[in-house]
Amino acid sequence: MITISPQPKERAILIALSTGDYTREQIEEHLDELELLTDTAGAETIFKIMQERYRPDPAYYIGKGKAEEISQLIELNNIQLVIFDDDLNPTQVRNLEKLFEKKILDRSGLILDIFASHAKTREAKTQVELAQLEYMLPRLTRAWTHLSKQYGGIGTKGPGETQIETDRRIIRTRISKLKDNLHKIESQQITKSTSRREYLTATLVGYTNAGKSTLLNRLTNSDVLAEDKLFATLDSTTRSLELGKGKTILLSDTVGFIRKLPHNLVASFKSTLNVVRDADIIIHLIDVSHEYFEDHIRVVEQTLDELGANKKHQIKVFNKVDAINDKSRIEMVIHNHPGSILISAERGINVNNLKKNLIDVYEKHFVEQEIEIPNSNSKIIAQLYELSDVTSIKYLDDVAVIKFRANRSNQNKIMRLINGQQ
Ligand SMILES: Nc1nc2c(ncn2[C@@H]2O[C@H](COP(=O)(O)OP(=O)(O)OP(=O)(O)O)[C@@H](O)[C@H]2O)c(=O)[nH]1
Ligand SMILES: [Mg+2]
Repeated sequence: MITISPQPKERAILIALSTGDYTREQIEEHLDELELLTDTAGAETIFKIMQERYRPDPAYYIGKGKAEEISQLIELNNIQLVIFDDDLNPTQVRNLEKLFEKKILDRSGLILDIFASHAKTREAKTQVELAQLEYMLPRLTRAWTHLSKQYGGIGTKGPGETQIETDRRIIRTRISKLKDNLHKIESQQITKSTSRREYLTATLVGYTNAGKSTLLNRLTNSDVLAEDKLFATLDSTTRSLELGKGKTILLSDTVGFIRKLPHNLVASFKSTLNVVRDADIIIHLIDVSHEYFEDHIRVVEQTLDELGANKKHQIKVFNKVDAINDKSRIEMVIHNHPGSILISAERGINVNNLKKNLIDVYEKHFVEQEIEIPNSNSKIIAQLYELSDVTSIKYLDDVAVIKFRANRSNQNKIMRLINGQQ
């Protein structure tokens, strides 16, 4: 009998620099998050190292002495991968590769790797490949390509193997082809989203693993993949959410955010993130059971800023209340974030309150109006039902007095219909 043993995981050392911008505890937390990312990418963290330095070393990022120390650790512990929490420049990568003779990755490279292995739709795959190539282009040094070819595993997925021998010119051609494809995908989506303008739209945003997909499933009885994994979702899914009495909004779930999300990744995911830009309401979901949830809020706010979506109507929803034992944390949230809602998407706790809140926003957004229509004009009355939320209808002798609620564009449409036909 032949037993197939699983491929052993690559063994990694994680390194972060403390330059005084963050406290030691915060950097430890960044390293913990990097460990989670490493695990998601399929490697095992053996050591986490933090060095205090006034600023990064231009040649090695960490100090030369520290680098030599790490070199020994690598040798003694059979390490295959060295991952840095910040982005390195091409010179630093080259020097470190020469010294360690191992594969060097930074946080951006690692995130891109995870995105590459999770991408399922044609759109997500195109977006990730574009981001990877743009990331790779300035790093396409001889040492880098040589080493990437030699070692398998993480850090070499996606376009790595196939494009590695090609020169920059070919990569640039590929980049512009991918951009073209994305433009096409985007224009298809614009057509789709114009028809969606008839509805009020809400998009779930939040740090990765906050529970966005779980909440979408809970609210709309869907079965979008939700799991305890970073970046489980890489595309956007839209479902209709019935709020009762004919009130329907379109709710979307999309890719999660994380600190130091590579800029070219955000840019490449433009078409996926259009659901954020186009939304009437942003539902910002926060995992309140996470120790550093306030940091997560800041990261999400910054990313919304970057996307130009920071001025939208935002509802802060604190998720995973079921996982908090410390009551004072809940009190602190209520105090620091007035108007926010605490829920458990998984257990369904307080989700109705969120729905009530959405109904309120819906009612504010959709203006109520009263009109009179001749009783004989049943066609217009039928169209009114289609385009709006009819709240009351009274039949008098010749006319029907109708109160309805609609968004502005549908209201204009209705008025045009009435004026055209009366
Ligand atoms: N305890 C607890 N866990 C939850 C709750 N909501 C979601 N989770 C868990 O959190 C994990 C992440 O949930 P997802 O819904 O995949 O999170 P997401 O925000 O869509 O994550 P990405 O798509 O990876 O960015 C899963 O293991 C869920 O079961 C909750 O209310 N309480
Ligand atoms: Mg998700």
